[in-house]
Amino acid sequence: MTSPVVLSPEVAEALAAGRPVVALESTIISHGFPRPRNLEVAFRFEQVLREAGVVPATIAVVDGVPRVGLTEEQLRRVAEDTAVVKVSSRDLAVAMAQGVTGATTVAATALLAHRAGIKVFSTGGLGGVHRGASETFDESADLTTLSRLPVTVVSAGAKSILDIPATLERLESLGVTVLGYRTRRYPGFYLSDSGLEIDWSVDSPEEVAEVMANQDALGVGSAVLVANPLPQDKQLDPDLHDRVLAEGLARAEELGVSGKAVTPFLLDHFQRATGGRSLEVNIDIACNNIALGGQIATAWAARRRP
Ligand code: PSU
Ligand code: MN
Repeated sequence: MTSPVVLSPEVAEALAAGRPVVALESTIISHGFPRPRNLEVAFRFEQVLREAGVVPATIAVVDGVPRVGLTEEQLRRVAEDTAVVKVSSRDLAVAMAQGVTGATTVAATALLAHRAGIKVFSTGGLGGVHRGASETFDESADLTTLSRLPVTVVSAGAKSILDIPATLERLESLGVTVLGYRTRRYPGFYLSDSGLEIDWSVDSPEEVAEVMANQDALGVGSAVLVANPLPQDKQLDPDLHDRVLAEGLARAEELGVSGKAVTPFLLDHFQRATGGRSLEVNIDIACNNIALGGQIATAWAARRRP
């Protein structure tokens, strides 16, 4: 059976030649950043990689076709079309059957990247266990999907709108490897430090590539998460963060926001309540992770060259 996943010529050639490629998600573009800024941001993400000699592979479902590597026009669709839906791994097959145009979450992007043969994927913040999940059961499919895909995901921790201790516990149960990049403190997305310790710190892209190779050699089968904190002078002010977060959570509860609307709602609340400050921080976070993803993909490609 041939794969239904369509690679752009640029991505296909780079993979065939063993050149570095980094996957990028599209939900962050359609549902994470406000229009029209999101399109500029989407181009900038790709630019960060190109400048480092790495091929970007932005992933989305366009008119029912799962695509790895988008044309400028396709990227524009994802950013500008308000009808674009948020597609997680469980939604992919339906989106294909119904010809839907959808932006892929971390879970769906990781799955399509893996099918395409891409090892490294960068995003802003991972989904995770939501606060109050012991009652709502709201845990992102990002976690369970990453437990069964041997890809490497660079993020600045899980979004601080989540229950971080519970998210780390779940990552442990699910067998997902967590590496701090030059730190043993788990980053807190908008904040450089979530206050929680992790077991492992790595110092270089080459070391991450070695861990990836060992995971594959052992057949571990689950993801490697590289937790890359934003430098402290670039983080959101912690007092502002805590205040806005408390407000946002209360508002979400008042309005009865649930399911896949929760994360976009809270990100949007942050953007408005911080006067756009959180948006700039979110862009810095993503660019920082994309740059590191590029270095890891480069180290990975170098290992595989004879
Ligand atoms: N990180 C961001 N902005 C985002 C997301 C992550 O900086 O918009 C998206 C990712 O696509 C992630 C999703 O997979 O939020 C998680 O949504 P949920 O909590 O509904 O699983
Ligand atoms: Mn959810």
